[in-house]
Amino acid sequence: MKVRAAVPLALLVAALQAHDAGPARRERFRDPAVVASRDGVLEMTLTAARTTVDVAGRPVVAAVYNASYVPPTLRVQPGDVVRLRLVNDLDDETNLHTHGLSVSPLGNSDNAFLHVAPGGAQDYEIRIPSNHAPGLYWYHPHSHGHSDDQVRNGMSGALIVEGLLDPFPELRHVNERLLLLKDAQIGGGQIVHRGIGDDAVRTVNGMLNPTITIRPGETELWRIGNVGADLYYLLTLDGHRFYEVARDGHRLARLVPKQQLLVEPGAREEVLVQAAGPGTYALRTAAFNTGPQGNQYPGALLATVHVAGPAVTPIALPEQLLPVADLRGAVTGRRTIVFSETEDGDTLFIDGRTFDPGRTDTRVKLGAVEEWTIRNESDELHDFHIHQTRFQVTEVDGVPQPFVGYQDIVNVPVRGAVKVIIPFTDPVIVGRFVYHCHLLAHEDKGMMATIEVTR
Ligand SMILES: [Cu+2]
Repeated sequence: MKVRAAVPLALLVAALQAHDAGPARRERFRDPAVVASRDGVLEMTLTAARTTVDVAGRPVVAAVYNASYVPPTLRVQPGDVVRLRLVNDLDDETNLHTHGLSVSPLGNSDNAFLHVAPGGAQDYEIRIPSNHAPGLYWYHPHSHGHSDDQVRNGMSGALIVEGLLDPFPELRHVNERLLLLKDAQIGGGQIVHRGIGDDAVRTVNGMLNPTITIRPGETELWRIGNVGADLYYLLTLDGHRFYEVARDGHRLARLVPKQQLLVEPGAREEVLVQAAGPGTYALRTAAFNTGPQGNQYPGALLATVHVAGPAVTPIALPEQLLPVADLRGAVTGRRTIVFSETEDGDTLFIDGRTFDPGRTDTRVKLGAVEEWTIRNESDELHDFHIHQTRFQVTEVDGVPQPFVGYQDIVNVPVRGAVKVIIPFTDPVIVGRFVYHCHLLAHEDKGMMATIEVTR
């Protein structure tokens, strides 16, 4: 950058500081730290506390787990037991949710109704079924009224159930990367809360525009998770297509080529990327508008992909993966749920009611396979998420959707509707849990409801 002599340097420095501008140095892409299970058990302590961490290459005071803006990735095998001790050194209550896992919602398992008071601790024990779907999941607090604040601060990390590519000999050994997308609003050296998307610094594994180096023709598995609180990501990689393998931890029936990936708050995309010829390519997220009652925010350069070195003969990508059961013939019942909000956007509802943990809104018998119509009667986007299970999207605004697999997050268009089929068939999910909008600001303002699955 050329500095004109007429602009005093001190003024420039002040202006840069006012914007908490990013560092000039370029970081090399790094995966987050990993804690893997051993002999069927993963044991660790997650301590939530406010401390100084590195965000986008500069010190920022934030409420985080284990003194890291991007806490360890938990890697487990189907059939493992995860024992997590959550220590709450924050001034607010918190708890822990393992997003996307089909595990028990009872007791000290994945129970979003637990409260861990400031100064308190909670031992969680989460048993991952031996037939659990392999893929990318994540953990974050789910304490109503605090979820948005705590995830905005950085309290979210990845959980990977191993085995996604195991059935495919040609893909088993591809290099893999984890790209956790988080957005930080920084002011005065700490995380601050502005309107959704306003002046957000968008990071990959806490880094600002890191460099990914890959050889020409080389194939990699990118596990991309939107583990921020409220922002949508619409991803493109210049000169490349994404080959979608799994969505929200659920492997698709076939590889789906995509020019862009919509990664809603809470969603995950696992994709193969096959490097083009030597050159430099940008991984970007596009500007986004969530509707007249919602938010608008600019796009950003997320990472720079540097294709260099000796070329590799590209492996042939399979078209088919493994069959996935289409639930359209299995529906046992139907219901409609409605997302709405007040004109000022300060109170948000499911079926006209705000969240009440003591009220059971929906009752389902184990074995049911339900078609839910989710209607959005507001002027901004919401994204529907249900705990403990997953669903098949069959219709968006009346348009039938091709069947490729399952997901646990779906975008619900403004004044529109989606139809999903949700299996309540796995006995492990018996109990009470929640469904909600995964823009966590909306969830905290009421857009959450309870469901009980009984035998
Ligand atoms: Cu919402």
